[in-house]
Amino acid sequence: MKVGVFDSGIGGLTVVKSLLKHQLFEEIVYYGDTARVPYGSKDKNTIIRYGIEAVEMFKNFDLDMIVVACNTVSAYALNEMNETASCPVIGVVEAGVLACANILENKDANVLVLGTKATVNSKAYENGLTNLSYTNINSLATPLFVPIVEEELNNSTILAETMKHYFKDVSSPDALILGCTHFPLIAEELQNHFGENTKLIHSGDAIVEYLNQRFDLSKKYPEPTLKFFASENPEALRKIANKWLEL
Ligand code: DGN
Repeated sequence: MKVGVFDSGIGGLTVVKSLLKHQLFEEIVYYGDTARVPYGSKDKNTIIRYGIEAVEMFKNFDLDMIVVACNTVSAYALNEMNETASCPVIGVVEAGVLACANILENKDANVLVLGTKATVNSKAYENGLTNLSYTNINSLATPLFVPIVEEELNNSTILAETMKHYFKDVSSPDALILGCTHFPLIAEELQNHFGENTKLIHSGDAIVEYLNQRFDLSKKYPEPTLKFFASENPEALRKIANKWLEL
């Protein structure tokens, strides 16, 4: 099977990492809209337009499915992308909601969703969990974590101060949804902050679980073909891909 993975920029590589780890696909075509990132501060219609344009770009490849790694796009543009595409378009939000429900038996469990402003404003995670009868969901936009990850400032006072700033009034949740592509890269720091009782939901792991339940992905591909495209500076994206994915 061949998959296209779409993200607003480089962050979706965290989802590619999970797909590679589980050897699900024969070919992975990654497209990052690096010229127009960030999407998290854009409005709904713009995000939908960019999503549809990504589907058009993927039409050059004979794909079996498109995975939208970007939470912001998954929150707003999935229906429109599915209407345009000739293969299924699957987003990380539904997968994350189901992964969260899988680990939380108690419907009153405290869930915290972190994401971009657009993702939080969409209430996509909240609505998904409310539909499954969860009652105690809070969301927090934490966009500053994105440039911190991109600048590789994981082990810095900047990250520590930013966490203090965002989380000053936040108590440890039972589950923390990493509702942005970049946040798995600071998972350790978030886990340390909230403590070991908080369970972290990672979009990459969630989408692997979701795809395995819906498609026959039993055949394994230890050496898939990888193709990386970007709307700006594809060389920089390939360099980061080599580093993050240890290629
Ligand atoms: N990829 C975006 C997301 O997961 O929401 C984060 C980067 C951005 O566009 N702001």
